[in-house]
Amino acid sequence: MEEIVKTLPQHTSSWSKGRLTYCMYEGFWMTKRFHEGVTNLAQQSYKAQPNDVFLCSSPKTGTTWLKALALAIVTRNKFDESNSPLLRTTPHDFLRHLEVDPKQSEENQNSSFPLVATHLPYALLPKSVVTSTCKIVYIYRNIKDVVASHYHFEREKIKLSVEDAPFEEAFHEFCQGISNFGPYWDHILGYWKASLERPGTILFLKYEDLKRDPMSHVKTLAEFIGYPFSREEENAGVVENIINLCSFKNLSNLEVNKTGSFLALNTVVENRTFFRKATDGDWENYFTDEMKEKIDKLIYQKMSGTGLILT
Ligand code: PAP
Repeated sequence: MEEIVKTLPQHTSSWSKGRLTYCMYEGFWMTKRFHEGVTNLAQQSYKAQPNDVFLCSSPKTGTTWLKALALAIVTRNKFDESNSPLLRTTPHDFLRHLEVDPKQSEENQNSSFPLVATHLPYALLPKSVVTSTCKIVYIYRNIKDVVASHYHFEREKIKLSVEDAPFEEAFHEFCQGISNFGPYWDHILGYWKASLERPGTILFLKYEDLKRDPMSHVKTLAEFIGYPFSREEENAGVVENIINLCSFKNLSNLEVNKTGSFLALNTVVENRTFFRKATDGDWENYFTDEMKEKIDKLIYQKMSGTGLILT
């Protein structure tokens, strides 16, 4: 593995004091840790089943929230807000990423929650996923908040303070396409183009829309993945209960998410790092006017004509 990594284009973040290195694999940047998982996976022949539901995302776009919602939806006949596994296990531990733990994803296929989560770009999904009829849900988010969220997440992982990790450098790096599973716009466009080619198999959800109107989007999500709410359930407040269970306020205040951790790709990951602020527009606390102008221009170039809005 070390030998393969050496042959790939590499980039060490200038703001990271040498602690964060990415390598490029098949057109996408990823941290070395993820690269190992991705290539391990490429060697395995993951067999997608028609009733698998893939939860796909670029990092920091709402993955934790989507995992929690999908889990609560598909397991609602077994668990409710009083006994949900989400009260004891962080969504990322309960539902590991395919590239992090392919074995768990395969086990889930035969369980009552055939959910698979991944940060893989569309072009790197196992072939069987792309050729099967399984459903894909893709969550995405305003690029400026993703830049801020990505910076804080990576900074915390390498244990640098804001003072020691200049945001401006992290911003310019992100605009060059260098972020985990970046370029962010290419990640989105891969799924977007596939959704146009394969209508009905890929649902696009925008983080901000989910926040603005969780009721209608959670119903759409449930319907799309094949677990629609009945009229009785709606009248009994089941949708509201799921929204409340999975809300940032609820999940981030659970003991497991405040103090717990789990092991992924031989690294201890603290659950609290997935729950920061969850506010829209936090980027305004970090961007200068020049940064805003630069990213608006960049996104206009990358997205124009696609029908997607990332600002
Ligand atoms: P990941 O890709 O590392 O799994 P992901 O869950 O996609 O991260 O994104 C984390 C963001 O979602 C954080 O945003 P912030 O940095 O701007 O605060 C996190 O706070 C937010 N988040 C986590 N859980 C929820 C939730 N239940 N509802 C809304 N936002 C959430």
